[in-house]
Amino acid sequence: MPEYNPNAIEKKWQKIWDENKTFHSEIDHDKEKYYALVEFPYPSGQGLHVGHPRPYTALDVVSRKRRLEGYNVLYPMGWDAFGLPTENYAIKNKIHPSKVTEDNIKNFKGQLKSIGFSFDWDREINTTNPEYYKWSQWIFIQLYKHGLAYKNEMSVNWCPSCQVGLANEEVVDGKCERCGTEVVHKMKNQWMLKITEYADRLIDDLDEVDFEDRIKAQQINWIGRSNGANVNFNLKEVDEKLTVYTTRPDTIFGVTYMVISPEHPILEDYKEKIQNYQDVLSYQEEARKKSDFERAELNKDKTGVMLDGISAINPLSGKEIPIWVSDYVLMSYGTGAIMAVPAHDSRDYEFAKTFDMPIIPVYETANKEELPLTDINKGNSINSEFLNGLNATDAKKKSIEYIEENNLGEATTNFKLRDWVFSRQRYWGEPIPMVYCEEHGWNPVDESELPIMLPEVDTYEPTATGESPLSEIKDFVNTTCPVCGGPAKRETDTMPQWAGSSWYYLRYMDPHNDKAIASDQALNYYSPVDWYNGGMEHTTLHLLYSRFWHKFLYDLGVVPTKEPYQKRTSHGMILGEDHQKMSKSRGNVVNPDDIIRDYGADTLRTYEMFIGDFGSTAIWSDEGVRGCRKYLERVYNMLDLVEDGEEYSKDLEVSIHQTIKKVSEDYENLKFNTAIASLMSLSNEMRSIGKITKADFRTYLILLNPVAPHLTEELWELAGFDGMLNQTTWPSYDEKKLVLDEFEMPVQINGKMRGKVLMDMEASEEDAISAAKSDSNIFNHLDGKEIRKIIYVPGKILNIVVG
Ligand code: ANZ
Repeated sequence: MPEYNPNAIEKKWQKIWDENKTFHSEIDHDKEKYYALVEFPYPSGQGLHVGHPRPYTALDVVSRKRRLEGYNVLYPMGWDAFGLPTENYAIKNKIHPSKVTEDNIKNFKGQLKSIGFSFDWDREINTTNPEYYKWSQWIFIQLYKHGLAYKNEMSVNWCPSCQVGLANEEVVDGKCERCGTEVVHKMKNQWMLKITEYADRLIDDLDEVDFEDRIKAQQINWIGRSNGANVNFNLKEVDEKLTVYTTRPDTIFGVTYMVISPEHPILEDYKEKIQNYQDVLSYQEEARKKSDFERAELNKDKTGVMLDGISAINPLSGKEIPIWVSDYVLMSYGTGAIMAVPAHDSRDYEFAKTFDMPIIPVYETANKEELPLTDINKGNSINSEFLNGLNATDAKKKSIEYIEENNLGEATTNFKLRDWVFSRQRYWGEPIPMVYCEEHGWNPVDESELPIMLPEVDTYEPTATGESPLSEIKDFVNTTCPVCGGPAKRETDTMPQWAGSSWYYLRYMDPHNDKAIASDQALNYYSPVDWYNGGMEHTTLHLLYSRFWHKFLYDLGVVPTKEPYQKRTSHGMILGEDHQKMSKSRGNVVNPDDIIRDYGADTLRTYEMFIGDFGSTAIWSDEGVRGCRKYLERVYNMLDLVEDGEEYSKDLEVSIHQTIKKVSEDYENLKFNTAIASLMSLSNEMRSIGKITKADFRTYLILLNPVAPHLTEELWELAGFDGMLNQTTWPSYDEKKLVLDEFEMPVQINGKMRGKVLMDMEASEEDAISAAKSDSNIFNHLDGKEIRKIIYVPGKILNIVVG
């Protein structure tokens, strides 16, 4: 038998699958559909890294298994190709981004194909294709028409290096997610999407889907729903009230001062009254230099200015309290003003300690060291008049009632989630299909004009003014007003990279439709995505954005389900052998092409599935790769053990049924590593027995097929089995055959163990006794004695009492 030669085998089968369109899916109402989805890659210049195949192989395993179980599986792939890295590369190397994208896709596609994923390549999509982004623009227009897209002059996170506005989600630790530059604030007129309108539903509908708990928790925290009250504090010196947002109105008797954000408008409004207005101005100047992230940090030194000239009155206690300006209060949350309760809030406590402000506990504590007492489950209310004696939950309820009855404010829900900044001042994105006319303001272009094509240009560098490069292309900018036909100007900002990926899973259902996102028929058949796997880092960005767009499309009646994805799981990252994140500069990057060349795609796939718990971070190991290659070689050589026989070998039957059960369940539960371990151990057993039947081998190949599809197809053919492996059915196991039907029965004579004999689990008493007598030791102990009593428990023990 020839040696295992993965490269030849893999090319051969990839060609056959391609030519036969083995993994192509079409609407087929006689079959149940199964839609498996993985995040489509950004086709970067670096090509695929070994992180990509981990999730792709995982859902490939599920998809291949599902097909053998009779499902009509849709497992598609495409390109999320707009975005900054391509544009930056294009600028640097003076190549058009569309050319860069084309080359990168070609490279990526070749790499993905060489791993043998069962993608339906007929459904390949590319977000930068005008036939695709036509629909991204169409969705934007619908959002606009429904009041969910608006233009707003606002302070945005600005990356001075990329020269682009960033959404909060793209700012990590105060730095640009892409390039790591410190993000600053800049006022800009931007398109915004009202994701906040969907905030409640984005939380509540999580009850209806099967997402990993950690994913649900991250989304809930990100949306950050909190319940409390807006409470009005009158100012003493002027006829004005200052409204605060608090989640703890029950602590209002513990308020010892108020804090307003440096950007709060009353500062400007009452500057005449504020004696130390100069101090305020210089404090504002300082605050402007800090990111919201820095300002909100818990353990940073507290700074601030106490206003001299205006103060406030606590509406419940009637006490006069000072007002401070401090940057730990953000203008972008709640009302930009707070009532400070240092005894029960950590940041207020730090501030009060710094500036020597009074601290009044309003919940009883065992001792002073417990301050600030922030645990709302501890203690009962004190120093709080009509709230005294209540626990925090009851006190909160009662205080809100009181506030509402006395017109001092009202119950309020707040969200951390902000509206989505949807404008980018860059070239390589979808043009926003809006037109501005002096007379009629902003209007969407007529839908018949879609797509608004990205113009061909010579330079796509960001402009010094921070405007999009499109703003310098007169032919593009100058247009006519959709309302009056008079001269008008196009929007020159483009969409963020998140646009195309917010609805791509819908396009796969009907990728070539030029009348709609997808036909109703396709949407009804394939929706929802049954299983979506992707990175944890996309939980608060892409996953939330796409759920928002989907819900909006659901409200329009475009899509049939409330949620896009029924199930969502996440994989762990693969680190380099040095336990560090793989990166070019560290020199620890493993290129999948090398692994395929040296060991084969099946080895790469097996190793990526065997590397460790799927949900956790894993460390790459070349040693581990070699181990997987050895295992596949042994499987290849098992062909020599095959003898005729259409039944499982007696000696292997139980193990085979156990393995079918284990592997079937493990693949579903993302426990690929233990599934492979059990297949390894079954192969050891087979080899130690030295021969296997065709039935044994056939089942073995099917179970391993989802992980190592090329090798198993080849062996299927070499063994002369019918048709191709991908046309067969997934094996089932027999519950009764999961345990051995023979066992070693202990035999006792007069209470003493005298030996063990191999027995059928359900043997009769007569058979049990004659089997016992066939053991010479037991025979000797019985010899010549009268049997007085027999106690036989089938499957357990035989007791003989002799006289
Ligand atoms: C009084 C109080 C007493 C508060 C107490 C908390 C504990 P979440 O849960 O995040 O919504 N706050 C309100 N607006 C703020 C802003 N713009 N910048 C910084 N802090 C702000 O938190 C709401 C709480 O954060 C509010 O409740 C307020 O402080 C503070 F024992 O009011 B609390």
